[in-house]
Amino acid sequence: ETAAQSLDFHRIDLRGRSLTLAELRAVVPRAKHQTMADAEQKVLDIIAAVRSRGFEALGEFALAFDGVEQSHPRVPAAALAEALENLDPSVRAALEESIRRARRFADGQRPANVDVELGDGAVVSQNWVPVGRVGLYVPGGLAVYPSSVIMNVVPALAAGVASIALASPPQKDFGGLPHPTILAAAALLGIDEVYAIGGAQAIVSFAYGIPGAADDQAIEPVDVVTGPGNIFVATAKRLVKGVVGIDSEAGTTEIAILADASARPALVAADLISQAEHDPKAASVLITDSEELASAVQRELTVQAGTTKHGERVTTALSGPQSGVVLVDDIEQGIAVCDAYAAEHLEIMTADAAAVAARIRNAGAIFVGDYSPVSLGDYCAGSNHVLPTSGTAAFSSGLNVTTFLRAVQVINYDKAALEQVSKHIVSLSDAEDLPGHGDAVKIRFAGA
Ligand code: HSO
Ligand code: ZN
Repeated sequence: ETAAQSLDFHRIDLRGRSLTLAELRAVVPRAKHQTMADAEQKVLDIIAAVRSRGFEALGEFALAFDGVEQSHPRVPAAALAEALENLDPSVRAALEESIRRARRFADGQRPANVDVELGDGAVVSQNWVPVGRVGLYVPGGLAVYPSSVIMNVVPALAAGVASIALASPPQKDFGGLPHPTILAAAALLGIDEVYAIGGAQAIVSFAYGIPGAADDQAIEPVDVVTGPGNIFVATAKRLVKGVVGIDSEAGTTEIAILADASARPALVAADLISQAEHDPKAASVLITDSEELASAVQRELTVQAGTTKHGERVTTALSGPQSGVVLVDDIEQGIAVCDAYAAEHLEIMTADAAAVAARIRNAGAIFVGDYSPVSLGDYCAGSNHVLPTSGTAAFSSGLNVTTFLRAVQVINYDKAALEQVSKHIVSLSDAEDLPGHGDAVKIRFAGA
């Protein structure tokens, strides 16, 4: 691939304009929301087929979608061991370092339980409890990301999830098994329950489970499904939500960079390109108060897009309406634009970058200064690369240990402690016309 088209990194000039949050949200570059309507009927059919005909339906989908004959999707233990044996040593070393750092960060995230004594003998606690079982989907096809196996599995393990299963599409080129690098990453993490199941049908199999002739042939239903995927995977996750928990929707990747005149244009351009490389629909946005920087980055983008391997894809992404440069009066206004955009990844390349970063409220993850590029976070920072996209960072978080935990509240009052509040319970139960609630308290003290 080379950059065939000319690169049109469009400009949005907000200088001298004072805009409300709602107005800012409307003017920042943004891809149109993908509509799920078309995918929905197809996924409903997949749900019906998998629920009624189980493995037989999975076999048909493997043949139709992946061109693979399959009697049972479970990946044999020997195939996992073999994939790990054949893994390139430098890739293995990199995955191991990535796992080490992700583990240390995830272990540090575990929230503390709390016990609060609200009076003598009146104790309320909150205990963080892991979900029992997690199903993780890893896409196949063009984008085979063993790093994403790490990002999903490590926080689940750190949360204490006892049972983790993984699914990835069967690949014709690999004997109907998932991509060997995916299998190797699973093996490195000690995951032995792996299925060759693609797309929506993998999500559905995890959500409802599939009965089997023997225990080791069944797929047990999970409590939480995580993992990225195409529109069918995203639709399937939406449709099974409620039956199971899902992680936040990870759409097409985005990078925003807030930079001032002190930023180095070559670095800014390289980082914008690094995420544009994922997808022709990826979003790369520069927010700056420096016209000179904007022009220098534009020149760098053209140069670098001309030589980078996926130049065509990159050029398409950078030229799309979802990408471009936003010119602002000052860093103050820049911060407001960043908060309105709520980027999946936000890099701060300004003077005193840490202080600017501390003022950002909406971003999936914030990368501070010249030596914390998004690529670091994608592979080896220790942070997670499964992050909220399309502005959903305003209300949701990237994958982390709490994705796999529930906060269970425990109420433990003794007799005197209950008696102390009993009249309030009775008053409220009367006020809500639910006297049975009050009676349930009164009966404990009747005649005592
Ligand atoms: N930047 C992607 C994750 C990724 N990058 C995987 C490389 N491999 C979404 O955060
Ligand atoms: Zn990436």
